[in-house]
Amino acid sequence: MGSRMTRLDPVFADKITFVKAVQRDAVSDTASIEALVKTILGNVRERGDAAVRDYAREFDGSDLQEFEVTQEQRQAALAALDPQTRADTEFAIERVRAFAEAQLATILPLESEPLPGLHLGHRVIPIRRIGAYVPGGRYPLLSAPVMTIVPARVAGCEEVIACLPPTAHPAMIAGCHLAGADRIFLVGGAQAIAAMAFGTETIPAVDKIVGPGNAFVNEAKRQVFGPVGIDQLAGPSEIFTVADHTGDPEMIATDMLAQAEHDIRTRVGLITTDRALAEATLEAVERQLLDLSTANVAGPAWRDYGEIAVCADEATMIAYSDFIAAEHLQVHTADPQATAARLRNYGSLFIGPLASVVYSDKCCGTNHTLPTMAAGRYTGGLWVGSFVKICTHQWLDERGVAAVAPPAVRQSAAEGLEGHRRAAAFRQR
Ligand code: HSO
Ligand code: ZN
Repeated sequence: MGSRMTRLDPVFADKITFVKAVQRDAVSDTASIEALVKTILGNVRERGDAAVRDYAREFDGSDLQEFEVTQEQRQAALAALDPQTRADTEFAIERVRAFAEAQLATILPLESEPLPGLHLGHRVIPIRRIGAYVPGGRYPLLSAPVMTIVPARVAGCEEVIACLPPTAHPAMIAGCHLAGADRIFLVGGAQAIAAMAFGTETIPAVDKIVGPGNAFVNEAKRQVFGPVGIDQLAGPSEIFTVADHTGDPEMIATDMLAQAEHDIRTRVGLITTDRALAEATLEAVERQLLDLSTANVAGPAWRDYGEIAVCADEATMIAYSDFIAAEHLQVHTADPQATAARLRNYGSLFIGPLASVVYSDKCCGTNHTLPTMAAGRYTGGLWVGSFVKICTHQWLDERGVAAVAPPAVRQSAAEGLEGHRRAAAFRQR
């Protein structure tokens, strides 16, 4: 997965001082995970459901013979969900759906005629079959299936299936159901990714697999990528805040700990131009940890992957933030809109102190499946556009041929591609 440690560009070196630096590099035993996942993929590909059953027994202690969740099981999971939780999940689904619909409306087909008789265009085509991996995880995150399944439905994908570990909380089945999964399978880990990539007797092969998971799920997605699409390789959650003297240390500390409780490898940080804010935030985090019920996770995350950087000026603050490209980036400055406009690399931006990351995690409508480990340098997060293909087409009349055939003929000849030259010339009169 590579290093998540901040390798400080020499450009920053004399302009940043750390009030608290990252203590530890994220190390994972990638070689052994890679080999084990390769074996799992090979077995599921060859033996299908039988291999999935074997791995479910070995890794999840599950004796399930049938993986597919029945309509009765869906209804039972729904009935077990308390009414307020159901209503809140439905609120989240509505918000995510509405924003995905608004975004889809911006993805437009195109027809153009750049030269007389030469017509170029593209269509927006939904991917046919989507597989959403829904992690079991430390906590049952009901918003997880919402974020992967709802945008796929909005995009118009024909079939959306969901896989979740048999050990997942039953409420997660209700979450997949409410979000609109056509079929739900109780299969987890690398075997789930293998099943969705290759297909088994019961699980259909999909065209694209989305959704976060553990190191095995990530590695499996990496290995099946090619004939099947993937969204991204999700690492532990990250939250950074860029702030000036207007930042509130108690609020920033609270926001950092909110994400730190996800995982002991969550990366949390403050990048500020104000040393007093840096010191006050350091103190606030330590104090807030004292009575946080999830401090057993948030504490180690803060200790190992927490950082507070004091920058000499605003330009350095912005450059360092762009260098990190945090999954969640909060902007707490005197003019947050102006600062936001200058930032380039992030998964999602939280402009001003009222925009909590948790609102997006849960229910405001933006997607919480976001790039981590600096992937924000080249991509945004999951969105309705992740579920469609933009595919080009062209058509020509004689005038178009007259314009493009001669250069195509000459280029082919120059390259020694005689077959190409003939095809290009065939249409010339
Ligand atoms: N922060 C997580 C999403 C989440 N948190 C859901 C709570 N519920 C992913 O970035
Ligand atoms: Zn979260």
